[in-house]
Amino acid sequence: MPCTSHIRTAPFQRVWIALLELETPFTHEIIDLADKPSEFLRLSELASGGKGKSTVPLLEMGEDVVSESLDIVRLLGKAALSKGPGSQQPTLHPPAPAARSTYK
Ligand SMILES: N[C@@H](CCC(=O)N[C@@H](CS)C(=O)NCC(=O)O)C(=O)O
Repeated sequence: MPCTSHIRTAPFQRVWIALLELETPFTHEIIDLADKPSEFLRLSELASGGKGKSTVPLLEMGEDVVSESLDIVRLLGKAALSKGPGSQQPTLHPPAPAARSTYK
């Protein structure tokens, strides 16, 4: 089914959609981008490898702290795949390895 939109999707919405599609339990914290909390700045520093970048979305998942919405979606997709074939876990990627190799 074609889905067309003229409204640009915000980066956090990309992550939000992936979390919902994967049925991943999560908590959501809204921050003030004009007055970023120190804990957010600390995590952003970790996520950006010290590059001083502090944008949302930012995901904490276990030991991983990731910013950049596409990187977050990739991580969520891989985490879902790692639950293994045959699990009832929804995935973002085709289940067959050959199809996955060309999937973006
Ligand atoms: N390429 C990034 C863009 C993230 C981004 O620009 N987020 C904006 C909000 S939509 C932000 O955090 N702006 C605050 C800032 O740059 O200080 C991604 O896809 O995650």
